[in-house]
Amino acid sequence: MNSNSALILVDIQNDFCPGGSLAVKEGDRIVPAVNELQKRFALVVATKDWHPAGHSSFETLWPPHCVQETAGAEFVAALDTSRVARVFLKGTDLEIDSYSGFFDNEHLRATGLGDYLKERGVTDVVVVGLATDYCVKFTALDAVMLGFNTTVVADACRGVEVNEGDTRRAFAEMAAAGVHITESRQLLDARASES
Ligand code: VGL
Ligand code: ZN
Repeated sequence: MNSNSALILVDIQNDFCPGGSLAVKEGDRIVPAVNELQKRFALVVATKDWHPAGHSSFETLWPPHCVQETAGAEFVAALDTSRVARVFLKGTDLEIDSYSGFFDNEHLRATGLGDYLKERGVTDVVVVGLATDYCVKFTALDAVMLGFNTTVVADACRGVEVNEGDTRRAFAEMAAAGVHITESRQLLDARASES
């Protein structure tokens, strides 16, 4: 890892944590590791799932979640947001969902995250957040596609597991695409020995 790396916090929002409308089991448990990791990065950015009321995904796949300007769409209170340089909103189109922090699911529109990172000379990205088997996975896969050296920190993510094994399969799929999978302890130790 080097100074050209950025940490991407994916959808660490109330609705994806216990008590939220699309709760990810133990979703809140990632926050201490995420806060610790943030201290080691000169650049931290975040995404928010940010749906208009009546979003098309609420009629098919998901219960209503992360509706714009609601408490469920806010970052988890325990998350340190003081280091977040910029927040990228996704899922704002009524008809097209967006799992990746970079593009909508049809790759029609970019959120601006890719250009933002490239303009700042970022070559390496580290991805953490919720949920491993949806937004973390698609963010990491798009990061690889955009040419970033991409790492996902396994213990700083949790999966929603619509089907049992989805999280495990997501890690396998990411690894096969060239994503490095690591643990926060390993990354913190590596970055401590560099500085
Ligand atoms: C997500 C399902 C629907 C996520 C967002 O952040 O992983 N999953 N919307
Ligand atoms: Zn969503």
